[in-house]
Amino acid sequence: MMAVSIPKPERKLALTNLGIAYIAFIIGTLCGLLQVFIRNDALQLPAWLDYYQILTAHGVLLALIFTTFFIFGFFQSGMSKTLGAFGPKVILWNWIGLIITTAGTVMDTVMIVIGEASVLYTFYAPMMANGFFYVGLALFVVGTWVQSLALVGHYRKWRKAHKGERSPLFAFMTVATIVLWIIACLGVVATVLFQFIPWAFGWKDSINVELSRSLFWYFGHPLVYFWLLPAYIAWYVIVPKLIGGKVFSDSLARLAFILFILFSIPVGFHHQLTEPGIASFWKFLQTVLTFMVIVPSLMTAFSMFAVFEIRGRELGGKGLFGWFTKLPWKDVRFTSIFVAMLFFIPGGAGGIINASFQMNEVIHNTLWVVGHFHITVGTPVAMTFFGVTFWLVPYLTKRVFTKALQRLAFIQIITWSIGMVLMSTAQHVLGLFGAPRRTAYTGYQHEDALAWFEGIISNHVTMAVGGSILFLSASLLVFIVIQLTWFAPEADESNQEVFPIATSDSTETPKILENWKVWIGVAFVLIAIAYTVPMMDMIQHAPPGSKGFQTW
Ligand code: HAS
Ligand code: CU
Repeated sequence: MMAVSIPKPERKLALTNLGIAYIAFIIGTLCGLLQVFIRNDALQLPAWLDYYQILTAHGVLLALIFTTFFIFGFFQSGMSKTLGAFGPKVILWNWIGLIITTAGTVMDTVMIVIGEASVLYTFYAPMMANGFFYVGLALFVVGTWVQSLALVGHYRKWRKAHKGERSPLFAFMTVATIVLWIIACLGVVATVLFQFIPWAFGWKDSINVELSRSLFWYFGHPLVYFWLLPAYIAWYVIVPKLIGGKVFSDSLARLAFILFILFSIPVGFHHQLTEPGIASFWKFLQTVLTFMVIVPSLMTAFSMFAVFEIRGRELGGKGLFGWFTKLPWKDVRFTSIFVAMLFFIPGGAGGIINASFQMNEVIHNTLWVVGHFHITVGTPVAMTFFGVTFWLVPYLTKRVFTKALQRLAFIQIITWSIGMVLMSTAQHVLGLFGAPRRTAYTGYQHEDALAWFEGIISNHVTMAVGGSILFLSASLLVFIVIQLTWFAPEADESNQEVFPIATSDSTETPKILENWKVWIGVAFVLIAIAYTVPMMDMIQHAPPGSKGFQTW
């Protein structure tokens, strides 16, 4: 098969995004390593470094910077692959966006490093960082919007030239993710521009805390789907190709993404169930909507099982589970993503527990939540990105993912899995016993500690062992990425890596699914129902605003 390679301008663009992603990744995981040791009292930080500073760096570098840059690199490559080469304008605007995003990233990193912004990645008021931290955040978001709009422009041009046709599934899903991202960002942009910046620069002397948190979580929940949906794109569009199958159902896949646009935004209160200032009715309503947003994930699980079973049976798998053994387990590009999916079963189940109004009382603000997000964004999403990296980087650099590197990749995903099982299980269990999150306080394993904090699993040592294995795994991954970028043998026609895209039969797919105006409209109606009254309440009946505090 002749490999059609991606044009040079897109290659450079995507590789720059991926490069910044992996720089953030290695520094971010190092910060994670330091944290588990501090919580064990095994490490004293030098005076110029602080626990909360490292925790902020860890969250921002991994959850925001690694993910976002990776996602755009992936989108740019996939949009060029499925819709054709970018025109000069699309390239230019992508670069402008990338530069703005990077400027924001640099500004925020500097603020965190000089100790002016140890406010964690949720930057809750009334903790107050240096004003430039918020300016950096705003730039970061604006930069992603510019890259997003450049990609949407490319998509619109394609649609004009292909009147009446359904767009390729990859492109549809990219646009859906971008729509979700832009609507979600409105909340964070509003609070940063109108609340945090005037307050942090001293133009206003107080802030409405409850409103700022609510605007943050209006953004913060769909943010997790901004990480998840690109992983789902890989599950729906790339995994079937890797195993030699087809997309199970084009319309199911598109419907799932539309449901994410509708239901992922009006649910932010499930992060604020313990906060006063929001009437129970609105918390309840948003809890119900949260249960709606579980549906597209269940549809995804169903559809993945179907793809695996159909393909396994085609390959001769017999009986109830014979198909399972027929899947290409030796292909690390597939196995990595399969393991990622497995982690999402307990990850998603934990999410359902969190969202259950009463059970949230037990786990809120405990290490349980930290356990939860390490088996949602930290493995299902991150490991899918690793799996994509294994072919995307060599595809872009025209190098070979050699047998030796494939073996290393297996070691990498196995160690990541072991580290994550140990660390996240310990975090879940410790959380149930009441160990708090977001704190350097580590009195639990001392003389006066209760015995249950010294179990084999419910132990901060288990957490640290897991964390250390994870850091080794992260270093191995970065080693593989460096090899694939600069040192692996150059590919020729015969072994050039391809961008795997499964066939998806869209002839039966209802056209309405691609009518963006309708879905964006419905999304705003739901947002208005869920948020208008409680937010008006927060504004009209606000207690006196708060001054800023530097707690670190
Ligand atoms: Fe969450 C807190 C509820 C999903 C990330 N979440 C967090 C935080 C983060 C996060 C970062 O309701 C902490 C924020 C902070 O700093 O305070 N979460 C949910 C719910 C879901 C959910 C209902 N979360 C995610 C995803 C994340 C993520 C995805 C990142 C990517 N979460 C909460 C709540 C809180 C919360 C509360 C606040 C807690 C508190 O009090 O602070 C749902 O979307 C989950 C639905 C998923 C499923 C799983 C489907 C399974 C699939 C895999 C199939 C496997 C296959 C392979 C096919 C129902 C698709 C199997 C093959 C075999 C052969 C077995
Ligand atoms: Cu959420």
